[in-house]
Amino acid sequence: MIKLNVPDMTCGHCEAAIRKAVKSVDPSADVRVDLPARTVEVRGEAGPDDLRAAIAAEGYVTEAA
Ligand SMILES: [Cu+2]
Repeated sequence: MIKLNVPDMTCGHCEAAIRKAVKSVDPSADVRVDLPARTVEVRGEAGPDDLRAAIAAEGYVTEAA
């Protein structure tokens, strides 16, 4: 499981963009978003660098959680 902090994830639109980014890397990933905590947990095949790059392409900075 990979857990990332996404400090700028503040609303449902952000959540949707981040889910889409993760799915673009790993369509079968299990994505759990905690909006109040601004964290994303991903269970799947993709590595953290690929996930963080895809999320960055949507405009969100990530930090290892
Ligand atoms: Cu938002």
